[in-house]
Amino acid sequence: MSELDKINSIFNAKIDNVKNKEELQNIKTEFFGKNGQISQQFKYLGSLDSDKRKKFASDLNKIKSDLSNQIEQKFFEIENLEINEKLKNEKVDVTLPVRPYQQGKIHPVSQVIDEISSIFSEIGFSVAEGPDVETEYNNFTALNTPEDHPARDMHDTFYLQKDKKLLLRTHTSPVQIRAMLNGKPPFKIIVPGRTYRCDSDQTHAPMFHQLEGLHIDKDITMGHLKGCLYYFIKEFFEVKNVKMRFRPSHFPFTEPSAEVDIGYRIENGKIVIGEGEKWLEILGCGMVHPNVLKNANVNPKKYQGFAFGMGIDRLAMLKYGINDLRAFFETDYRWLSHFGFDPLDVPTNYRGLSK
Ligand code: 2NL
Repeated sequence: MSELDKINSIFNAKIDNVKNKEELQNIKTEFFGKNGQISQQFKYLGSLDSDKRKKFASDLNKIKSDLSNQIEQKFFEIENLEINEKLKNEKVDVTLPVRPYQQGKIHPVSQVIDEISSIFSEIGFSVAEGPDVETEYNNFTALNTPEDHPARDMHDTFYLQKDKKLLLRTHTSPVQIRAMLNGKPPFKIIVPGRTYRCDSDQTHAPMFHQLEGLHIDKDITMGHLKGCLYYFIKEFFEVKNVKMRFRPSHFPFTEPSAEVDIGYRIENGKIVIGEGEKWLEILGCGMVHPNVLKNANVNPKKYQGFAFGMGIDRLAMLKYGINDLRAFFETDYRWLSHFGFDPLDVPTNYRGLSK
């Protein structure tokens, strides 16, 4: 057997047993490395006489290319095996049930605030916010509330320090007072937020949510107020037409003042908003009293406008068929997972993306 045949048979015996890239690299070094068996044959080639050299060179080159082809072939084989092995181990079983997970929900009150903000932002209102702890001036005095008004009573309002005249705001109006004192007309804002009153029964919680609106400019009339509220009610309850009436009322901070009722009826035990023989009071409003404008540094001879206020909790209950107010604030996860909203769902009235 010639030297080249020997090399060939050793190589064949070894390459068949190769199991991984590392072993393959060792064989490559053994045969093609600087002092490898093939390399040594090339050195030996140089020492041959020219008559023998030609034949040997041809045989050597043939075996060299044959062996390196085999190494390359083996390399792809091993790589294929490794990939298949990996795929087998990493296979995802899509039929497996998902692991239990908890998804947070948007509270109905937050949902309704988002919806209302979106509706009013369409007609040019921006959203303002302010602190829950207020001064007696911003909460009552600036709003033209008489010193002897029952709302100022300790039994109705949570005072923090009577002497320092600090209290928990009883409505969100003080935020509008702040806005007027800190800015220049025109004003066109809505103010959602927490409000507080010493009151607790089936339909009243000591903390509840209000949303008020204020539009002050030159030549603002009660016609604007009516148009604005009619648009809001239609959008909020998602109805094409709505029966609406203004009923005379009284608030210290508006003159004239009105309460707004909408028509409704009960059908198969469910409320239908917008039509019917019955009336439902949903908000209070009026033209801002000149005294309030004066107290807030706005000249009532040049500027006037309207304001309105509504209870968010009751509106949320109405729209989403929730009948117990107290459940709103009990932070019961089961209740929230039933009545809450998917955070990834765009609110019904949110037009920011689609328009
Ligand atoms: C209701 C009635 C109302 C206002 C709130 C207001 C605010 C300023 C000036 C004048 Cl700064 N008015 N707010 C006006 C009328 C009614 O709320 O039933 N709320 C639940």
